[in-house]
Amino acid sequence: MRLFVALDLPWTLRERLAVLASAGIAGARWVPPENYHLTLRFIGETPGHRAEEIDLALSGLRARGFSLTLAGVGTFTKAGRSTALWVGVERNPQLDHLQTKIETALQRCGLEPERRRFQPHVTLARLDNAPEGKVVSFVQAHNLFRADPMPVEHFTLFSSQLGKEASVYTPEVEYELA
Ligand code: 3AM
Repeated sequence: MRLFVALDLPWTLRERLAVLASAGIAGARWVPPENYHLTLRFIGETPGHRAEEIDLALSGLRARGFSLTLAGVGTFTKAGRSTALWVGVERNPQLDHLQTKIETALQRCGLEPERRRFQPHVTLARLDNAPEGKVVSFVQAHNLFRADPMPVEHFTLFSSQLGKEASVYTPEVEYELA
């Protein structure tokens, strides 16, 4: 199983993001709204027994619910080219705290530490050679995007099946926050 831990998003919010994603950018592979999520930890290919340990570790995690606000748009770049277009998250110590707890729990299960800094985001599109001018205009046009705060009452262990068009993400377990 290919696993990751993420927050899912309420449908009202997905619908708002989908409006952003109606822009025409050549080379953009827009994420379908049912796939929008905020990744807390990518785990990757996992044998069944390890998945059980992960589930156990995540079940034992205690953290409080909170609210978060999606705001702003930005890109990830590689070698000077934009590779992904995303919506950002307003600074949120409770989200950082939850992510740290998940990271600690997973390392206790024997996973290698995640080396990359946590940059909370919701990916709207992956970009294949998209014209940079279009990408810059998109970011400028939507930089003031700000959604209503959303309640975070659980986090989710997802499995992911890579597809030709879009991946299929299945929520496997939801972990309630207090
Ligand atoms: O949350 P986003 O959409 O930015 O790109 C994958 C997706 O990110 C990322 O994990 C999220 C859920 O699939 N991902 C895929 N392979 C990865 C890897 N090898 C990865 N993240 C880190 N390492």
